[in-house]
Amino acid sequence: MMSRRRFLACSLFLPALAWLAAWRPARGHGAGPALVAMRGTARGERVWFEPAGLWIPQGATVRFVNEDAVNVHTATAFHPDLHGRERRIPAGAPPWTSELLLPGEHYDVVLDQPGVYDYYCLPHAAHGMVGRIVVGTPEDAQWTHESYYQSTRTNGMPGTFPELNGVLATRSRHASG
Ligand SMILES: [Cu+2]
Repeated sequence: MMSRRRFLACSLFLPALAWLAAWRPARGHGAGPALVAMRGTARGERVWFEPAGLWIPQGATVRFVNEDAVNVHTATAFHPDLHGRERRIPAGAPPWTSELLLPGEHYDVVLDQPGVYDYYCLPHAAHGMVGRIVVGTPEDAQWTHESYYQSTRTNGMPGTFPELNGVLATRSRHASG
């Protein structure tokens, strides 16, 4: 006979499974946006973007989702128009930033120009919460090689970006679906 405790656990577990089943297809098959989670430890000692390095095809949408229950976060492009940072997105690409996202909230951005987009979290700049999105490949006609592509360190901020080649290497996962 099922114990009361086990029954309770199941009744919580099943809705979670149903939610996952509904959510998953949008993640892996190119039907929905590429996801970057904003995460943190329960007491907020550590915060990060996951994955820190993401490859997407030109014109794809990236969705930043705050999956951290105890912190607000932003996704903010490195650009002089946004808090005077160095430019670390392709020349001519418009700067972008989310609002402060509460737990569970999300922000979508469409990235049309091939190249490397480095971004950070405004409230956690001092904690090294940074990430990198690579759009397209160096074979694209509009791709330009900019000096910051080879650098994994920011000017005046802790945190390290993933290597460009490492992010490019993940794109086969998308091709295979
Ligand atoms: Cu943050």
